[in-house]
Amino acid sequence: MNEQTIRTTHYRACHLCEAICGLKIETEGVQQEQRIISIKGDEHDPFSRGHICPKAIALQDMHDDPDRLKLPVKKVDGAWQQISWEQAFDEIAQIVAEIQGREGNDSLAVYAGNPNVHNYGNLTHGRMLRKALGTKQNYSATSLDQLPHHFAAYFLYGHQFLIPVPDIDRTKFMVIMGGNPLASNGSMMTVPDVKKRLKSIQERGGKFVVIDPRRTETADIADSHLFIKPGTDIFLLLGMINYMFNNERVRDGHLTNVFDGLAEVEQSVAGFSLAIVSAQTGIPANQLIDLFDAFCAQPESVFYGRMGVSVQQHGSLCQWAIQVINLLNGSVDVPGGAMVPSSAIAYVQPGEPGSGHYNLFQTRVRGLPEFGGELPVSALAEEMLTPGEGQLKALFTLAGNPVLSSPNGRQLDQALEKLDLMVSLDFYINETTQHADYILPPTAALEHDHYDIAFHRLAVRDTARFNEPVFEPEAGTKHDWEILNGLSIAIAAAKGQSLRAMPAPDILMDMGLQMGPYSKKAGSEHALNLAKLKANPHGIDLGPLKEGLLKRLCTENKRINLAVEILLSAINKIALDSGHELDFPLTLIGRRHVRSNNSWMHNYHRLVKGKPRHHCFVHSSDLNALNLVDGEEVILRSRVNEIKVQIEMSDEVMPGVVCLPHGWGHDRQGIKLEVAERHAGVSFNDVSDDQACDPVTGNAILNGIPCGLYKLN
Ligand SMILES: Nc1nc2c(c(=O)[nH]1)N[C@H]1C(S)=C(S)[C@@H](COP(=O)(O)OP(=O)(O)OC[C@H]3O[C@@H](n4cnc5c(=O)[nH]c(N)nc54)[C@H](O)[C@@H]3O)O[C@H]1N2
Ligand SMILES: Nc1nc2c(c(=O)[nH]1)N[C@H]1C(S)=C(S)[C@@H](COP(=O)(O)OP(=O)(O)OC[C@H]3O[C@@H](n4cnc5c(=O)[nH]c(N)nc54)[C@H](O)[C@@H]3O)O[C@H]1N2
Ligand code: SF4
Ligand SMILES: [Mo]
Repeated sequence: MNEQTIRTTHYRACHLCEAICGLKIETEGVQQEQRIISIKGDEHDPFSRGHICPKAIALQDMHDDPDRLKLPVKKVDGAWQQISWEQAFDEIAQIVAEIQGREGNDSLAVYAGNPNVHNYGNLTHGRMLRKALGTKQNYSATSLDQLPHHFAAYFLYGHQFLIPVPDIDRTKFMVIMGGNPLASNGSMMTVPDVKKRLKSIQERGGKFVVIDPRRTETADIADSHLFIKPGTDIFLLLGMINYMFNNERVRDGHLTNVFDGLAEVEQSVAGFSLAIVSAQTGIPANQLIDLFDAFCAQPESVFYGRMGVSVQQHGSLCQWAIQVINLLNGSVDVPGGAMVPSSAIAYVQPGEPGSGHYNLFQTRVRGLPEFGGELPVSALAEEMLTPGEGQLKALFTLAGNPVLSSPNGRQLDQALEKLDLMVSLDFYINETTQHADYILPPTAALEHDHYDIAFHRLAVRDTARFNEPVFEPEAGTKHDWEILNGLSIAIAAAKGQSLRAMPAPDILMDMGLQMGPYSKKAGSEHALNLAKLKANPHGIDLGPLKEGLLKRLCTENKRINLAVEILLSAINKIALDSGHELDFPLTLIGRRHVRSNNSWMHNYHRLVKGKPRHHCFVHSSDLNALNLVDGEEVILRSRVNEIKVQIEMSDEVMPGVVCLPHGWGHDRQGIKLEVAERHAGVSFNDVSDDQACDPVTGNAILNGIPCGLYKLN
């Protein structure tokens, strides 16, 4: 057998979405000549059990993508020049020191995008850069996403990461509100093979219900689906709490005697009668009662809400109300209900730093609150564009594409052009990074090792898995964590400080494992450490979710105060929906597809081939009323902007609702994404509104946007 025909089997996690499926990757050849022959699901992975989706196959496209950068580039007179790492680090450090020296540390912001949580070296080493920069201006995709979950967990359980997830493998009744796991493969609930897991609920005699303005792929296999008017979920949730109080459905459970504030909550929801809920949501009262009764029939029920209820007007209230419903039904910390995973790397210790805080400082222009040290992304552009003391002059983006992913992206697009310095850690010249002065590209996924720090913490079963890289990194390239180390040390030095390099992430992870709940030290039979995980590349099963929230509660008095003051006062401000402005009679919601991932996987031909997936769904009755035809190109207009969309008649959506995926809109000058440009689509966030956000947290509103459709002139 010569070197070309040497075949190797690699076991490796897919890090592209939260489902963390195990993969079996076959390669041929050795070292730099190695190439992928096949990517399949790993049947021996105890968690994902062989599940895989089409995105994993595109890891091959990512690896081979000719547009992917491998070495640093600098923009000189509008053109990109390759430079050395040393030059990049030195120059950036000098400019940062100069800007921060002149304008203060807070004149520079950091935006961290979604792939940071999927790449453990970014999680461990991101803090190096924050330390070197010393800015309070930290932004991330969290405030386009799951911020309300952290907010609710912080106020109820005392820690932003103490988040119960559905015990989907044992539940008897599950409500999925504003989530479409059949497309997204689950979120804030790491659940590989979700379709089979949902079907198993039905096979063991249980049921699951979907509440969504669109009859989604998940709704299609549910026991029932309730259409709900976008943005009205809070009525259903508060109405359900009211119903539980009024109809003796509040169950005594093992947590009941640590509850505080029951009476205040009861009083706050008293006005949410079935009649009001039904009128606001569009769901008939008898269907609401059936839902509430079926849920409350047993403690092994779980209410779960995701993007459709997190990233909308009342996101924080919704996520709090969902916790309250689970708590009042006695479902929290109970098998079959909602339970907090026990990840192998110790985390969530009472009193530990990072447990969370709220509103300690605010954004300069609009006064939006920080949460856990981060400010809402909806404010990022105005902080750059509004002159005055404290105006942002520089930005670092780490694995993020906020021009496509944050509200009013066109405004941000313009704001980025005006910065004195922009640096991006990213391997693409895309809609955001094209504005950078320096792009520092990391190695691709299969070139570095991997442990899923973030998603084992949200997983519906306790497992642990470490994987070696599939490919050796190309000569001269760096991993994200190495870039973060080098850049941070250079910046600190330029500012006259000294910073020591952090050890490689696998070393940190090994330490974490050896202090965790499955370590020898903790007396666990699993005696986990890095060596043990290396010897078990399919992953190690650590059993179903475990009870024990009482011991893990991080609130100071070890109790759960349901009556979160700021939220109760927000309830008083909920306005009844009195219809939209005349110009914007329709409501825009988002959509995900299993062959697409946020904004950055449209350059992979294995994913974008076939029929376009970025059309705008419109109900037939709206098409008729507006005198439009299926397939027509029309203007979609909102308060901030207008875009041209191609409409697709679809009775999956409710009348009055239009539906468009985000992350598209790649036909811009300056980007270098050959395949994506040919499948451009339009960007949803050109019409979402940066000025409208969740009043409690400042989280973005990316679902339920008032809009209108107009004929092209
Ligand atoms: N309208 C609307 N907008 C949305 C949403 C929605 O539902 N509707 N969803 C929101 C949500 S939930 C999220 S999480 C955000 C995502 O928003 P972002 O995180 O801002 O955007 P992504 O599309 O994930 O872009 C990721 C970037 O990271 C780069 N990248 C990928 N892997 C790596 C890596 O390993 N290292 C480095 N350094 N770079 C990498 C990619 O090239 C890409 O530029 O979008 C939000 N925006
Ligand atoms: N294939 C794929 N998988 C992904 C991603 C991806 O882009 N593509 N992104 C990943 C990321 S970053 C995240 S955060 C997760 C998100 O995971 P999910 O939340 O499961 O994904 P979405 O498809 O955004 O689901 C939101 C659902 O809410 C509905 N909805 C919209 N407005 C409302 C409303 O007002 N009320 C109710 N009840 N429902 C509403 C929408 O119709 C949609 O079905 O997915 C992750 N997985
Ligand atoms: S569902 Fe698909 S993208 Fe997500 S981890 Fe599994 S294979 Fe990867
Ligand atoms: Mo997300």
